[in-house]
Amino acid sequence: MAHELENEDPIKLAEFQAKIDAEIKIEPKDWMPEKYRQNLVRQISQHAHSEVIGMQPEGNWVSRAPSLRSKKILMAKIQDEGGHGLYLYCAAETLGVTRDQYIKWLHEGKAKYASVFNYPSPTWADMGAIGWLVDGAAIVNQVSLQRTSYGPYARAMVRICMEESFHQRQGYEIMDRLMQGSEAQRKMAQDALDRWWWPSLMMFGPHDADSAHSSQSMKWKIKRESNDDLRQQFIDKTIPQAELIGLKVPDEKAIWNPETNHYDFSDIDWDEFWNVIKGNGPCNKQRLDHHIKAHNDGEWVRKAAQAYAMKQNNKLQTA
Ligand code: FAQ
Repeated sequence: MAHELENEDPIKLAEFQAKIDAEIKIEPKDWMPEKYRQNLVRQISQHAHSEVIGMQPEGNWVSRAPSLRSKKILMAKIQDEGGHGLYLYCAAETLGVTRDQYIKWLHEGKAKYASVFNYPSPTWADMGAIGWLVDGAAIVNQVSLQRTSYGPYARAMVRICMEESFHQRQGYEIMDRLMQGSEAQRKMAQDALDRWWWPSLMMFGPHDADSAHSSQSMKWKIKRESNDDLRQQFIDKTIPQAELIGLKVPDEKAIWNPETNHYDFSDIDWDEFWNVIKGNGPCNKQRLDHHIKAHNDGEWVRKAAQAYAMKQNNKLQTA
């Protein structure tokens, strides 16, 4: 990375770093190193795509939610995730790339989204596990990103975090209710935890030593805490929540360690993680195909909205 910064003006670079060190937010019109801009384009777009693709595993259960109450809550939650995608695409657009381009990169497989959304959601308990674990992991990461150095990204995070905490409780409530139900319902909840636990830990990314972007991203305060530190925070928070309602995380080594003041945990299956990221997870193809189809089906809506906006604009100009 250092040699990639050689083309930048050293004085501007030093002033930029001083601003970051003084916790002054970088705004869209401020000078920024090209590598800073590119790194943000990559991370924010990946984040935005995750929110939108993340609607799919939950969308699977809207028509089969077990009560009107749970259906209404699930629909509101999924709609929130779409809204998060919108705030994040807007933040990403301030870096000089259009939303069409971001979507094109996604459809061409050039842009990533969170690996966790490439797993199936076959039971109602998966709605509990996604809210509790996936949103729970997202919150730990995003609370830290509220202090990210790029202004539009940090501000989007503040609102997103408020909504995600409601989502986490929605998921935990589903798990809690299932655990108070029949033997079959308790088994369904435990099975969902067993399937979503490891993919949720993978959401935080590779170990710090294997994280290509962390060192520069931390220096520029794009990331405020490391992948491993955030993962450990999530584990320490979540295991007591599981135990409180009678669930057990699928890891024999997940025991409180008084010496480290953290829970221990087993090695993560990184082969599985990289395999899913490369496009070979159980649902990668399904998720992307669905997004492409929905995008193409919606073309007439975008055209109609643009035509309406132009008409309104013309009216204003002739008035
Ligand atoms: N999945 O060098 P690092 C949500 C890639 S929102 C896929 O450590 P970095 C809401 C990484 O891109 C969840 N790819 O990368 C919701 C890089 O590849 P690249 C999304 C991953 O960026 C809930 C390579 O590996 N949240 O859940 C993953 O410094 C329920 C090397 O990794 C965010 O995106 C992964 N898990 O750190 C919605 C948060 N991990 O780009 C619906 C913002 C790593 O060079 C339902 N993002 N990679 O080709 C971040 O904080 C960071 O991007 C990390 C990764 C921490 C994810």
